[in-house]
Amino acid sequence: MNIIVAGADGFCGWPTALYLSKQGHDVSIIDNYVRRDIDQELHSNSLTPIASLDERVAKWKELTGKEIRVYEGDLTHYDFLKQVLKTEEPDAFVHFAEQRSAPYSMIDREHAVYTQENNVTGTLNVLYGIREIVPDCHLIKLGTMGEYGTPNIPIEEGYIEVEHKGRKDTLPYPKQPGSFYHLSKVHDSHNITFACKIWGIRATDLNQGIVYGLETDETLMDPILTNRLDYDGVYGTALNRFIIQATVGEDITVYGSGGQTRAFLNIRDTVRCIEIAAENPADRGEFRVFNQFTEYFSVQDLAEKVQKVAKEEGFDTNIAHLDNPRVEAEDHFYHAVNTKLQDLGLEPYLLDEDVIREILHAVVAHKDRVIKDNILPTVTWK
Ligand code: NAD
Ligand code: USQ
Repeated sequence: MNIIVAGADGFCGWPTALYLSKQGHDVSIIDNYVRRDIDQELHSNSLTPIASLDERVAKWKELTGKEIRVYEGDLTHYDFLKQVLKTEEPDAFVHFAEQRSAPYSMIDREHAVYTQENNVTGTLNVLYGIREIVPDCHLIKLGTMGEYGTPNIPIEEGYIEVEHKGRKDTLPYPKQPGSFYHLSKVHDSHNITFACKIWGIRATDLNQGIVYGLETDETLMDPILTNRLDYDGVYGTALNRFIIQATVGEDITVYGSGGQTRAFLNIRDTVRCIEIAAENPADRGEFRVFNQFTEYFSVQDLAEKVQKVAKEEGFDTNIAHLDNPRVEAEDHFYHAVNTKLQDLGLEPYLLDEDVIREILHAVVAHKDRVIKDNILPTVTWK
């Protein structure tokens, strides 16, 4: 298949582009490098040193003979996007290219507006581009489990059967997102649902949980192919951040009581889920939703797992309970369904101590790059 991976200079997109290319798909990348610019803005960095995208794809070609074409540009620029779609005529468009940090979206008005303009306009452009230029192309859009929030009933995969005043219907599952970033994903989901209905676009919304790990078989082939890894208070995410904190002698930062439960998956499963979605396209007019995670844990549970492994590896680490900078439930029911990807063949890499140890070893090699001032959270929701 000809597959465009938008946002493939980033954490999830880069290993996905390599994996799809290795599987024999004809892959091209769109990215505007804004994530690298945001590192400058925040005076932050990837824990791992990352090569430029041109160096990355050149190394991939040298090692495998496979070409990945790169289009530098912004999804919010429609003329640029149209040109890429005309050149590539993709069978699938994998859309990772959004501002993905909840804390970044909560810094101030400007960052909230940027996040929603970037994400909502970019996705709208992709929908119009597919309609205008490649109407049969399958949109594979990264959504997020946080769109659902933490309702007091089980979370279904996109839709729920409701009985009300003697009548029944299957309706989109209610959304209760917890940041202006998570809200941007909800807005996207609504726009995609509508576009599928009116134009017959085929789309899969992948409500992904928090991704942990950094390397895949492909990124391990050469240091130039190494993935980015975020650890700071704005872009670092729960498990990865805890492992890095433990290796540099900082406390593991649990926000509040740590009773918050979230859905997780290994980056090795992310790449496989995208392949499964691409190889099993949604029907014309179908807005299909998969919950893309493999397990869920409370934040406190994860902190304790990391603390145990870190101790065995010689890093004696404390767990600190910080005042929660976010507004979120810390003591709540959580049960979410995730059967659709597994029914299509996903065999999950589950989290165990060896997986934590493997990430820890990968992280230790670069621990001198950590900018310690960036570890504590600085953005508050209130
Ligand atoms: P990332 O920030 O590392 O990568 C996103 C990439 O998209 C960056 O390279 C950035 O430069 C690019 N980009 C952003 N806006 C763009 C635009 N307008 N035009 C072109 N390129 C643009 O993020 P990630 O962690 O790889 O996440 C990728 C996607 O997966 C996001 O949509 C995110 O919401 C979703 N997701 C991520 C996680 C996670 O744990 N990382 C979990 C669930 C969902
Ligand atoms: N948390 C801590 N300590 C920390 C960091 C986070 O206790 O040092 C807590 C947060 O309060 C929150 C939970 O851990 O309850 C998850 O926070 P996170 O920063 O790991 O993840 P989140 O903000 O939800 O966002 C990340 C990605 C985002 C993706 C989302 C998937 O950045 O792109 O959409 O995970 S989900 O959470 O399923 O919506």
